[in-house]
Amino acid sequence: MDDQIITIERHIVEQEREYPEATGVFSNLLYDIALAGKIIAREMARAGLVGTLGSTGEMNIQREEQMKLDVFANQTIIRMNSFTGRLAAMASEEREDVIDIPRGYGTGKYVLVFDPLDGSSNIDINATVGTIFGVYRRRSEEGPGTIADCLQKGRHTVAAGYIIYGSSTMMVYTTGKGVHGFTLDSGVGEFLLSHPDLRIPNTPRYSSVNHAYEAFRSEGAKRFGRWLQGIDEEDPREPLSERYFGALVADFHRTLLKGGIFYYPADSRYPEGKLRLVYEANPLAFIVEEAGGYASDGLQNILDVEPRDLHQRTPLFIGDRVLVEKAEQFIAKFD
Ligand code: P6P
Repeated sequence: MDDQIITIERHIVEQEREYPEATGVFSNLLYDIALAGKIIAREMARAGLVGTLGSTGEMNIQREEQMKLDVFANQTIIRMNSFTGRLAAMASEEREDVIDIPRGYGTGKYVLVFDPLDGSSNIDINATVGTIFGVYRRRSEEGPGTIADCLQKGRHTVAAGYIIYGSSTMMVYTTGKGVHGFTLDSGVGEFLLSHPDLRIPNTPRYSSVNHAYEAFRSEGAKRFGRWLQGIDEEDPREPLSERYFGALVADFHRTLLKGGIFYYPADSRYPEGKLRLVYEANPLAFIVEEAGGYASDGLQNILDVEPRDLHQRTPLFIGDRVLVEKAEQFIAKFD
């Protein structure tokens, strides 16, 4: 890569030039998300010092313990996008219903769906967490955005990305023209292009699954897990090394950069799967497909699933296409 310094803002503008009909609204929306990421990253960095670690003592709509940084991240993204006139509506993991644009402010032609802080149980141990987002064009003609605007197939995504708060803060996004990674230089407050044109490596490196719940899974999912570990006598293979962060964004980011598969199958605890379709699986599926990978619910491409509910859960197999298709084969054969 030449020694140019390319900020995310400049990269977004250069990407916009490839869309003649672009009006800049879409680019500005991506800036807004990047800025929200910088603000959340700053809060993450000082959380331990200003007491924003820990729980609010409340349960969120998912019946999960709500961490203070969950609330901060959610509020930050909502505030950054409520008054710009670029969105018709938003949907968040932390809010039961569609988030309307405040009265008196214009509505735009896009909708934003997001998980403000995924993996937040990792916060108190200073482990990696992240924000996941997806952008769609509204389907409704005008006025306040609707639930239908937010319940679109992942195939109709116009932009998807995530911000990962780890040893460094990175923003990875795609508008369908490659997947690009930017690392935050907190000294200047800029996301700088560090991983242009990301492609998932052809050679899988890691498998990522929580084996604690294997007994609760289907026969197909169990056999797939044993195949990955090289203990399927009918179809022996070299075992794939394992990594599991317990935060979807972190496990996905490693899968994207190093190759392999992350999967969270349905099981008897979560018959529809644990992870969320609209604001977790769909954005990451759009990214991985753009990077040469594939994402499935075990039966079909995640991007072709018709969402019926904002907080709908789904099984998720995501990463190397060969491995994900192998999971589909095991499930088709044994379930
Ligand atoms: P388990 C975090 O709570 C999360 O929603 C995802 O980020 C992560 O992949 C998954 O749950 C971890 O679930 O059952 O392994 O703790």
